[in-house]
Amino acid sequence: MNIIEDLRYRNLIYALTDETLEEKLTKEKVTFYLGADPTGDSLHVGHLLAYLVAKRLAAHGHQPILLIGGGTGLIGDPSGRNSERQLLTLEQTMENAKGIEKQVRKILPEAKVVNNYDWLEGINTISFLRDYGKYFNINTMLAKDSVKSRLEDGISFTEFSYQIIQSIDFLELYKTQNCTVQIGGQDQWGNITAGLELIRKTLGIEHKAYGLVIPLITKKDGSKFGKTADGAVWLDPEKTSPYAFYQYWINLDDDEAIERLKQFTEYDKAFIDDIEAKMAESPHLRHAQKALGEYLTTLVHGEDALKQALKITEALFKGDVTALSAKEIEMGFEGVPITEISDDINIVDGLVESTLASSKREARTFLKQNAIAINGEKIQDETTVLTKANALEQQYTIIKRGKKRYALLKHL
Ligand code: 383
Repeated sequence: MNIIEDLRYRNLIYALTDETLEEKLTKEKVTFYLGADPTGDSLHVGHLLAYLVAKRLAAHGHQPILLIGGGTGLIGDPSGRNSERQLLTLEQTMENAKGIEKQVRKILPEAKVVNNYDWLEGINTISFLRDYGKYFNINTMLAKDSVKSRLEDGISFTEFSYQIIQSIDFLELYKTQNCTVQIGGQDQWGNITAGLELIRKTLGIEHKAYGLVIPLITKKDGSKFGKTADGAVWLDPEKTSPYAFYQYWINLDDDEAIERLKQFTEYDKAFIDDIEAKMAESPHLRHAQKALGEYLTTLVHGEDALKQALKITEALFKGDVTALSAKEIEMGFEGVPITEISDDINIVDGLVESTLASSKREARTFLKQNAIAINGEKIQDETTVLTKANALEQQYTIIKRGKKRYALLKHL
């Protein structure tokens, strides 16, 4: 398979600005770029796909440039959004840019990284309007989805102008780096095509640049890809632990897992066909989900983090939590209520304090029914005392009620 056939097989091409890009990418080596705005301090799995497409192009010998939008981030892209953004301060934007740069360098270590603040910051008003604005037709600008969809509710001149500055970037990289291709998500179509036109209009018809956009991932059930009940799945391990990250992939449906395996991993068709066959035979073994979770957790967080995620997963599955470190307990039980206690506590009181029982009477009933486990061990004796000395790592007592209700006591 050539690169385009491979991308098509993986359902990674939504549109090309020109069909001849297919030939260009198979016969020549090009320089291409992908941009991200530092509107937050971390990327999430929704961003990851575009970076993985960049990685695929790079693996085929194309030269990647990863652009950090220090300048564009100060303006705010209206694409794919239905309301005006709150402006970020310069300090916040720069701080965010640092975090994002670290993440993208990890995914594509061989890429050149640039920040458009470097060239956008120095453009003055007169130059903006004469050297760039003159090439933009208001009707064309208004017709872009990002603007058209906002006309009724309103869009500021700032966000309206965004397409001009993203175009300036493409022109700049075309001129200085011979960068002829820009890639991005489907939402970036309007900005990318605006850039091609600016290149053609300022430099002449023989200057041809191209765009490739990746489809937005839509889920069958209408829910958002890359979101859990707790919000986005971030690449920053402080915001989404490697364990929670691994769990996101492990919990996908079978059909979705196979689709994502194509889109998010380097595994080839033969390997994926094989997994698909195994899934048909023994879906309960979750072959696709495991391959996906292992591949992506290693890519984003490294091998040790994957090992840890697997260890936590297994401990929770078996109910044997004694081997977990305090940090692993925090990851594995994120979202579970934690009650801090400063003294040893009787189990009945502990159940009430931890909110697993609504009264002492109910707590005693649970104990009699053999429904309570402490640190993985079933307990029926209502005189049991939960002590700091017996706590895991002298810090956490894990209480389980029934099959899946948990609470933690944190011994101070
Ligand atoms: C800025 C300057 C450029 C080229 C691109 C940009 C960023 C672009 C944008 N992209 C999104 C973002 O940063 O806003 N204007 O959150 C997302 N991307 C990628 C992909 C995606 C897009 O970072 O579809 C999802 O991740 O293109 O929404 O010169």
